[in-house]
Amino acid sequence: MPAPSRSKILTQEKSTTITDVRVIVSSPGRNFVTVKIVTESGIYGVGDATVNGREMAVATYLKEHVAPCLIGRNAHQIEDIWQYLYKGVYWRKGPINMACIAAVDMALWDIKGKVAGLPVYELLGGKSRRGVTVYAHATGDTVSDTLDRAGALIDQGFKAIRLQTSVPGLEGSYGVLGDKKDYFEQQSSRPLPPEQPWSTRKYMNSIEDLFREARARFGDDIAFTHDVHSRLTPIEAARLGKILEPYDLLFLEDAVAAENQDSYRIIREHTTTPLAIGEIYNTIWDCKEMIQNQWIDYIRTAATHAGGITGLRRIAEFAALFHVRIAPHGAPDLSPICHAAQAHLDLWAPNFGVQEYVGFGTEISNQVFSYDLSIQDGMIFVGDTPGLGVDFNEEAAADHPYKRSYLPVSRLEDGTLWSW
Ligand code: EZ4
Ligand code: CO
Repeated sequence: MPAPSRSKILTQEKSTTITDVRVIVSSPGRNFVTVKIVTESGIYGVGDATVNGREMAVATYLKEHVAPCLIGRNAHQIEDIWQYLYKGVYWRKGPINMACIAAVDMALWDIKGKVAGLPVYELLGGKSRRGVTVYAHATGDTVSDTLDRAGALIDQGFKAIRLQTSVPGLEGSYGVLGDKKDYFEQQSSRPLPPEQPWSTRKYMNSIEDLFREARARFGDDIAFTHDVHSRLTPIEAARLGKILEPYDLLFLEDAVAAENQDSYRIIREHTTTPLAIGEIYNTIWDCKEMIQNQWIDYIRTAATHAGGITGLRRIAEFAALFHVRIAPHGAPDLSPICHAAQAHLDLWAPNFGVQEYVGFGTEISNQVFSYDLSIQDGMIFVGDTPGLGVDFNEEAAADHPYKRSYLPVSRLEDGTLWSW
């Protein structure tokens, strides 16, 4: 197709023809898969393709099947390249495929911003708010440990906090880290999936104490969330929603695994506790029914896992029609590139709700990734560096080679495998 004259000028000045697609797996504290797309002019963009526990599958897919198809294409054609990788693969959707599309998409938005001299939020439509309100995590082995950590976060200015406490009698139950630094995957000590016990009865009997005491201690002005991590059945989740109604949660996250989206109708019919889901979803198709039926309140898809900025923007626009707000996943197994991509999107999205925040990176990952993001008074502020404002230091990354690492699995007390 003949190019309009303006893009001819841009092409001559700063050729955006893709000349190299680099895929780097590194472990600066934990594993990340990073894509770097280089154009003829030397301008490059970076993207995050990390799929926790399956990093090498993503890296191989990118190197063997995606990179060769991108060489020679125009990096400006973000939508066409997205469609080319989505429809063109024939085998649509899926976590590996969508993470690869996501990383390419982020890198292309980064390039477009750098060429235009504008931060990506300007390309999306500009700022809709001053900053991005986040919720931080407070976890502990006892209710009082968790609430001490929540108190420290409130003192730092956080207005929304996710509360998780160990279930008495279930050692290492989900979401409880305390001071452990390596998140859930005990990389060096146990390279195979750790196993953790689960009992719905013990959980249901103890969870109300956490929120009763949180409200008693901190009053009604702080927003609280809780992540069930898909451990319940729909009717159990409905009961939990009712138990927690007096404590006015901002939302209850992943109450039920919902390959069957109808499960959320059952919960919705019984409780006014707001519901959030989506961190493992890959596309809008995974949550279409729950959104259009208004069974959920927040959609938590991540840029890395649901097709990048382009994928997330589509989900946000659709969700807005049904009063569903976005609350993107913000765990440390997303790289700072994803956190930046989401911050730009959150700043623009008219139906932004809240952003999960567990820090942008660690001391070690900061040796490899840089980003133009800051946190103050419980909000992320995005700088005006063109593109995503992130960078990836390949030389520094080479000092941190990949280490096999897995998320835990859960078993009921009789040994039955359960959702972790
Ligand atoms: O367990 O990202 O809301 N956050 C979460 C995360 C997920 C991990 C899985 O890799 O549920 O902590
Ligand atoms: Co979660």
